[in-house]
Amino acid sequence: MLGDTSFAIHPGKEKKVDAVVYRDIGNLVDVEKTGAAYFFQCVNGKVAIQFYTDAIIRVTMNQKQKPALNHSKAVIVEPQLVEVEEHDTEEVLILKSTKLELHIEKQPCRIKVLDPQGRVLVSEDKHGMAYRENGEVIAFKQMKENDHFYGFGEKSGHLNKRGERLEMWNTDVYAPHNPETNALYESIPYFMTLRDGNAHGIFFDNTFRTFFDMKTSEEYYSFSAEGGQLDYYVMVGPHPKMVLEQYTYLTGRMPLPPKWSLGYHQSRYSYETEAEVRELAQNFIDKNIPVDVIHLDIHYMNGYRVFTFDKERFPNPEKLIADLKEMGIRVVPIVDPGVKKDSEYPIYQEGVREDNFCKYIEGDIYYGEVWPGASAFPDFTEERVRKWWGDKHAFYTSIGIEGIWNDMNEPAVFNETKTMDVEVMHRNDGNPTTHRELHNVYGLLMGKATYEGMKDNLQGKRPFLLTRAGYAGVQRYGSVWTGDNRSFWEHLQMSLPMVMNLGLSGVAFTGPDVGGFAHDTNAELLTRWTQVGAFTPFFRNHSAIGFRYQEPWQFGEKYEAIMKKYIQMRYVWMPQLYSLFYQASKQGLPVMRPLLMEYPDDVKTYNINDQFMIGDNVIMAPILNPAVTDRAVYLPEGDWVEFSTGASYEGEKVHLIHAELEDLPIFVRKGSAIMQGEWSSNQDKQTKTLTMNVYASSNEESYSFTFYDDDGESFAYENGEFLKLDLEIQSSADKIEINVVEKEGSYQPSYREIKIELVGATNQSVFVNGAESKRITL
Ligand code: MIG
Repeated sequence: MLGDTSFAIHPGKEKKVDAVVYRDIGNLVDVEKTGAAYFFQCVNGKVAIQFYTDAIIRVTMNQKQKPALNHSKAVIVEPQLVEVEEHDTEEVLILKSTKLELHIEKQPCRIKVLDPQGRVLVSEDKHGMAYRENGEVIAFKQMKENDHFYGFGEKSGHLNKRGERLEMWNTDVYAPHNPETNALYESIPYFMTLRDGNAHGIFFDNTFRTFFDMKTSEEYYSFSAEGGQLDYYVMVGPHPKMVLEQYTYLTGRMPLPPKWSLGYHQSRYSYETEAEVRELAQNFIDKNIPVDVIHLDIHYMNGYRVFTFDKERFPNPEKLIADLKEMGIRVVPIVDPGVKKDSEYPIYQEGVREDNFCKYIEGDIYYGEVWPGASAFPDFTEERVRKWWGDKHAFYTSIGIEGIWNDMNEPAVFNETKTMDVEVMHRNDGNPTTHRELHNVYGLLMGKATYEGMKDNLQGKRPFLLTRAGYAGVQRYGSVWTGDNRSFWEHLQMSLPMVMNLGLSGVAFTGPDVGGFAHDTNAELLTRWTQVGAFTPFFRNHSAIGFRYQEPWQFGEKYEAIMKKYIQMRYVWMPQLYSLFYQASKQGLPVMRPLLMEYPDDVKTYNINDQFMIGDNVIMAPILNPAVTDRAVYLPEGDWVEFSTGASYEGEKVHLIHAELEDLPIFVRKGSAIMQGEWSSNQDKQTKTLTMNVYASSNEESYSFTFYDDDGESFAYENGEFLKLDLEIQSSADKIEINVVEKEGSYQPSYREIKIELVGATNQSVFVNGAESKRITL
C-alpha cells in the first residue's frame, strides 16, 4: 500500500488543514439556581455548575438545551450538599467552597478554578467552551510552562503526555503498539495535571470519540468530543493522591480481589486440550513453581460458541477444574461478546427470542464477523440484557469456575472500521442511543454484566474478571491487561508507563502480557519481564498462536531457576501486595505507582518511565534492555537499602546499580517496613508465617502503614471478618518502637504472630507497644 511507503510524505501531499471555526459560548446573560445546581444562560448555549463535594466541581455545557445531568455511565455518586459562598458583580460571579473557588467571568463566559490560596488551577482566557455545527464540543484551557500531564488510561508512549494529542475510541490494535499508537482498548477520558508540586484532575465524562490535545499550542490545551455535552469535573487535589481519591470517589474503586487472582497466571492462545492443560499444571507442581490460574483461550469452545465446551478437546471440564483446584490452580475461560449466528445454538436462539441483541433502528439485528463467523452482539446497555448475560454464567460457576476473561469487547469486529456499525441503535434502558455515542462504554457494560452475574452465581465467593475494553469506572468490575503487545524489549519498557498511567487513572489492577503476546520471545527478555511481572498488579504470562511457547521452563534450567525465584517472590510479597490492594479498594490508590505520586515536590521524578514504586516505600528499577547488567537509578529523598544486598544508598542522587540476569534492583526506604510471608505449598498458598522486615533507620523518623488480611475469597470481610492493623514505626539511634495504633476486625489468620526482623547492620533494641519484644502477637 502506498500509504505505508515514503509516498505518504511525497511533497505536495501534505494534509491541508481547513481553519476550524468554533462557536464560542459567548456572554453570560442570566444565572438561575435550581436546587444545588447553577444554570447559566449564555448567548450561544447553556451551562450548569454543580459542586459534587467541596473539592470537586462539575461543569456541563449544552449548546442546544438545558444540560442533562443524570446520564453518566461512570459516575456513581450524587452531588453532596456543599456550602457555597456567592459573590456576584457585573463582571464576575464567584462561588466558593472551603476547598476551591470558581470565578465565572461574564463577558464572555469564562471559568477559572482556584485553590483556597488563590492559585489558579484551571482557567480559560481567549478561548473557553465552544462547539461546531457538526456537534463537536470543545474546552480550551490555559497551559502553563510547568504543566505535566498524566493518566489518560491506557496509552502507549511515555508517562508525561505533554506534547501529545490523544484519542479515545476503544480499538482492537493487533498491529505493534508504538509510541504513536493512539486509541487502544480502553477509553478513560481523565487526566491529572502536575504543576510545581500541586496536582489537579479533569474528568471529561463524554462517551463519544474524544480527543485531548496538549500538542497544538504551548499556550493552551483542549479536550473535545465528536458529540454530546461538554461535561467535565475538576478535582482540586492538591496532592496527586488526593486527586485520585477524588476521581475514584466519583467513578468508584476496585472491589477487594480474590487473593488467588493476585498470584501467577499462565496463559496461551491456546492450551488446546484437557490433556495439555493437565500436563501444564503438573509441570508447575513438579517444578515447584507456584501458579494460581490457567487461562483457557478460544479453543476450549465448540466452534467459538460462548457458554460451550468442545467435547472432543475438553471431554470433562468439571473434572478437570476440580482436579486442578486440588492442585491449587483455578481455570479462567475467555468469553467474547459475539454470539454465533446459528439457529441451532441455544444462546443465539434465546437472544433472538428475547430480543437481546444490538439492532438497527429499523429492527434488524446487527451481525459482525468475529471468531465464530457472523455473530450477534448482546445489547449490554440494557439492564434486562445484562441480567440475562450475567445469569448465563451459571454455565461456568456450576462447574467450579470463579473467574472470567472478557476479550474483544471494544467490541472488535473483523471489518474496515474494526467495530460495530456506529448507526446501531442501543436500547439503553429506554433512552435509545447510537453506537457512535455508546461505543466506548460497550466493554464497561459487558464487564458490569459479567461481574455482577458471576457474583450472584458464586454465592458469597469473590469473582475475578479480566477485561480488555473499558471506560472510566472499569475498576469497579475488572482488572485490565494491556492487550496484544509483542515480545520486544521496547514493549517491556513501554509497559511501565502504561501500567503507571492506568494506575493514575483509577485502574489499579493491571498488567501486560508477560513475555509479550505476539512475536517469539527469548530467554533473556522473558526472564527480565518475569522480574517486572512479579511486581505488576496483574501478573500473567500469555503468548499467541504460532509463536514460541513461553512457560517459565521453555528456555532451559538456568532461566527457569531465575523465573521460579521471582514467581515465588510474588508469593513472599503477597501480604504486602494484598495490603496495597486493600488500599486500592478503599482509596483508589494504585499498587504500582510512578515516583511522582510519592514525591510530587521533586521535579526529577516527573518523567521517570523506567522505575516504579510498590506502595509508598519500595522502588523497583528493573533492567529493560538486552545484555545490560548496570543501570542508573534515581533515588528520591531519604536513605534507601537495596533489598538483595542490604547496601545503603543516599537519596536525591543517581546511582549506578549492578544487576546480573538473576537480579532485580529493589530499594526500600529506611525507616519503613515491608511484610513478607512464607506460604505453605503450591497446593495451598495461604501465608503460613509472617514477618515484618523493618529497614531500621538511626535517624529520628516515623512511618505508618496499614496491614490488612482476610480469608482472601469470601465477602465475610463485609461483616468484620478481617484483620486490620494500623502500624507505626519510630526509628531513632538506639531503639525502634513499633506501635499497633489500631487493631480492627475479627479474622483469625493461621499465623498467630508477626515476627519482627531488623534489616541492615543495626543494633537498636526493638519495642512493641512499649515493651521490648520482637513479635506482635495477634
Ligand atoms: O484477536 O482469543 O488480546 O489475548 O489470546 C485475537 C485470542 C483475539 C485477542 C486477545 C488475546 C487473545 C486472542 N484475542
